[in-house]
Amino acid sequence: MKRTFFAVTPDAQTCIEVDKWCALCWPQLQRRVAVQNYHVTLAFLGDTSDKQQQLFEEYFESCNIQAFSLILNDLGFWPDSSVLWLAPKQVPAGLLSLADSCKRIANRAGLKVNRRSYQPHLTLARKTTMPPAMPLLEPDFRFEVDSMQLYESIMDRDGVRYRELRCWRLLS
Ligand code: 2AM
Repeated sequence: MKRTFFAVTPDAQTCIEVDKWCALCWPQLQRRVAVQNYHVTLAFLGDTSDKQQQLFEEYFESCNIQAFSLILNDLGFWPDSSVLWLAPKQVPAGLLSLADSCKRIANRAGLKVNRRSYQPHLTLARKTTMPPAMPLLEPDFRFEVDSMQLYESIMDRDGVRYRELRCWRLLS
């Protein structure tokens, strides 16, 4: 069994820009997410078998989802989980339909996806002790979503890391 999730990932240049912006705005911010771990979850799947992973292959064949642009221009903090995040002010229809397809595919493979309403976000820091001050520069990061990934979440002594298991191209 692997602990997996579907996600979209900003391109490397955007990840670096977000990371630099974050360091510039809050040099003291604790427990920042590593730049190589930046992603926007589409559906968290939890324990997934190899058989279920094989089923995703078949199911994705029938998903014809068009590439779209995503703009991360909203910043927020969830006090319950102490998560600092970036999100789109306007969630593009493409992202919602992708998340919906992931949920359907997971369900067809017998996996239960969290029923809570979908709140797309990119986590910048976890378990921070307090919300940081307003940033000097408003976030405004735009990138093209032309693929989606299946990741394995691995905990080791250095913390969490995400291993790409599969990448599917969206229609251009
Ligand atoms: P987070 O960034 O808000 O913590 C991998 O763990 C990804 O799946 C993270 O982006 C995490 O969201 C998200 N996720 C959603 N539901 C989860 C759950 N029940 N357990 C762990 N991660 C979850």
